Amino acid sequence: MSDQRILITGAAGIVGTLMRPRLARPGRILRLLDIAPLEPAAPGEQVEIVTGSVTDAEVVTAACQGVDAVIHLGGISREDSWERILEVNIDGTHTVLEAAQAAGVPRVILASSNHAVGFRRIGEAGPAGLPADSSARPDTYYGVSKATMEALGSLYHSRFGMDVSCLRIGSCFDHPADVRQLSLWLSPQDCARLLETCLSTAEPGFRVLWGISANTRAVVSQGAGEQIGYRPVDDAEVFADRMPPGELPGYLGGAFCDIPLGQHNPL
Ligand code: 15L
Repeated sequence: MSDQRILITGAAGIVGTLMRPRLARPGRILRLLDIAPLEPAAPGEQVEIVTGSVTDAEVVTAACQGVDAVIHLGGISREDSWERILEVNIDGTHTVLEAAQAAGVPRVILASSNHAVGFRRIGEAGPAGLPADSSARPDTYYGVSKATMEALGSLYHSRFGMDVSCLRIGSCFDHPADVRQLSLWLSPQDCARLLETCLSTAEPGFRVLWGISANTRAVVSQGAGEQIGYRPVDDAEVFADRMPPGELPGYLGGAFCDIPLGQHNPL
């Protein structure tokens, strides 16, 4: 049997860097694409490095050849000007999906975000938590790009039968940094678990899932993830006594709901 090959866009970013060692498996080659420099392959590591942008159709088309699945993490990860969000996040996602379908890639995982529904009120869906497929209520242009990403994923599933999973990622960092993230944290290990679940689901399907750990203070419903076998293990609560003082915001998107639209923001 030939090796499984997975293309990861945005592989030099925060989530990409966390996933590189965690998705490595015997019999699997990770093809890592980023505009930013990537560490060369360590001895024994099965990786292929591609330097380029998700906005460059030629680069992305070549990178999709011979690939079994694409994990699309590439793009701007916070608020920015409409022009930049449009080019990198919206057009970039279209470029990736188009290249994947032209190359016959059967499966794509898209890194969406809680900011696609950032203007949903925490608690609005009752104790069961906000369902993963709640309709879009973006909090920024960045959030609009994530809602659009999900719509594009749906289109490519319906038109071409691709298996598409959209992950509404909460806060994927080594550890939570504030009270809001005690609810929305996705541990790196659980992120890898979620990706592995999506990589092995029966195809073809289209699904929107929360990317959240098994947090005691969760405010979203894990139902859709559970249905396909996602079993998060980590709980942000173990970090609770180290959090700076603060309260849960009214809206899921937290501070993103208040920052000026279209301004590059360090959040
Ligand atoms: C995101 O979508 C961002 O990419 C990340 O930097 C965090 O801000 C995260 O959401 C969050 O909401 O905590």
